[in-house]
Amino acid sequence: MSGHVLALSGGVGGAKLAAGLAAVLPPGQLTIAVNTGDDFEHLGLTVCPDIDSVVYALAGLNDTVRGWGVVDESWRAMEMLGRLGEAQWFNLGDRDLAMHVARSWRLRAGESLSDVTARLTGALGIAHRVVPMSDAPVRTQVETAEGWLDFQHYFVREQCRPVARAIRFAGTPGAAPSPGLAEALARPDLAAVVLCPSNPFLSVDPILSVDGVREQLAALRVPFVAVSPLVGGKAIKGPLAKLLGELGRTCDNRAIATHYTGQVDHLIIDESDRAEAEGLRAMGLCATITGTVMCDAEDRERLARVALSAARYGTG
Ligand code: FO1
Repeated sequence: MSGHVLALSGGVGGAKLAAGLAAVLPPGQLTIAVNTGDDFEHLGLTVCPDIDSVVYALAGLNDTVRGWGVVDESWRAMEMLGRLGEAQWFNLGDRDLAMHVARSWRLRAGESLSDVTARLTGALGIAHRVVPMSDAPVRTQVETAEGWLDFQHYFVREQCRPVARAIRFAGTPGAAPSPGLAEALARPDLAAVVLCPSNPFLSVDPILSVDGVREQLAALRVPFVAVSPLVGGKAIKGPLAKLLGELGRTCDNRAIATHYTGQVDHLIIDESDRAEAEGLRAMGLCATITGTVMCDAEDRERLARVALSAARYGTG
């Protein structure tokens, strides 16, 4: 089978599977639509952490140890910014800074985020389509005892310490899908949707909140496969387990499946969560059990093939 695959991705974990999909699918058969709810303006620059995680992963430039930013990074600009008395809580590496400068001046000159992303991916030799979920600014915010915090203030500055009461996506409704996402959703040859292992509340919900996207996805008659971000009942990285508790959910795949009711029809879970498969099947979902931890390119490609085969998509 062939046809087009739409992948929805957040940052770190999502970017790894996105890179795996790009390794097994030709450029014309894959669109990767990326969360931009984490984006923010910092020191006059527009920072798009999830787009950059996907771009760096596809370009082979990602720092796999830190999980974000560019490999072989240096921090001279940050040191100088510190001497100049500027904010130090959000670390911009020298190479990463170039990305933000290139993006920011072009956005300010009137290019859309889609155009800028296409330009930057092309410049880095990425042939696959990486598109923002929307060209309109959408900003994830977390409600805490101190009020609503912008996402990076909650995530990086406060290290996810405040208890989360609610999450909202400022700018929605009112944010249209980017041209690339709209085109992928409308393709007559769309054969599968793959939800990368990203945080459902912080990384995937913003994409689903873009005008019409949740409804269009629910109306599609193609397999919709999600890779669970949980491994052994825990998130590999990030605040998902803490958030699930604070939002009154259990920290298991049942909570993930419940969250995606009406959207996803197949959940891929880690071997360590094997015992949960029967419960998921009782909820009417297909469940595939496999190793979902991606340590290297081989793991990423293998998991991409498992996801595509769960979507009944042959890769030969
Ligand atoms: N995460 C951190 O924990 N500390 C940082 O200083 C930091 C800087 C940073 C710079 C650029 C970038 O693209 C991402 C960066 N991240 C940092 C990661 C990022 O904020 C989050 O991991 C994502 O938003 C969550 O997907």
